[in-house]
Amino acid sequence: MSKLEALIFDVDGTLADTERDGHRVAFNQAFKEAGLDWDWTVELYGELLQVTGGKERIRLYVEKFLENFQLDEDVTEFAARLHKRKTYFYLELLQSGAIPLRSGVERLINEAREAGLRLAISTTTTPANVTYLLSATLGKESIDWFEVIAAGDIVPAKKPAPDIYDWALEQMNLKPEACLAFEDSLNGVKSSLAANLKTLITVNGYTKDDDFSGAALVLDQYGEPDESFTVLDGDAGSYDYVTVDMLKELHANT
Ligand code: XBP
Ligand code: MG
Repeated sequence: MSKLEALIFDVDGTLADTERDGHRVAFNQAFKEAGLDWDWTVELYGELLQVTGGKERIRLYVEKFLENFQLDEDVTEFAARLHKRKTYFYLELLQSGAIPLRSGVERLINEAREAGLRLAISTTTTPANVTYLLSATLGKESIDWFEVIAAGDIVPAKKPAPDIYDWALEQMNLKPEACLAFEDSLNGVKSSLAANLKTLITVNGYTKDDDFSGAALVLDQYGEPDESFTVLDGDAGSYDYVTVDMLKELHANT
């Protein structure tokens, strides 16, 4: 049985609840700036989250949700150009401090560092979105706390494919058995499980009804000493908020 050596975090929905009030808002700002009358409502965006990757999500919308939308250029180029502006608006949102970390995330990351656990990120989002979120919430130096920030187009296939986790493991020269993954969605857990990583889930508004079969534990949040989590599936033993000791037991016993 391998010892727990590293924690690999997803970003959107896991470190912070970024989708509804962050990415979705930035997409709509980019559509408005481009003169498009598109409005990704909270509900529609929930449907569009079936695909990971902002560029891929724009393409899904054009090809599957719009009736005869006339495009006089290649849809991939169109999506990439629109997505560039969306990222600009999203980075502005992050810099404004509009997106806080989820409950327990800062405490758990600090505890993991004190315990000498290695940290990494595996996400579908654009790399700048990660460094700006970390800088805005934990300070610029926090970027270096993560040995690897595996993000976006760095791999050919995005989640639910395992590529982004496999790439991070390779960069860290670690076997999946020595790690735990932290996710929030069906696409995310499919990706981490396909990379043979034991996975801890924290759900959010968009993912609470997803099928997390195969996850080691499903919670509503990591919690704090004065704010207990709710176990939605799995066994958290005697713990009521996520600590490094709990993670070590979860890693050993699942
Ligand atoms: C979530 C995603 C990303 C974001 C939008 O990634 O699928 O596409 O929704 O970010 P994860 P971009 O849960 O793996 O962090 O527009 O930069 O793709
Ligand atoms: Mg996610």
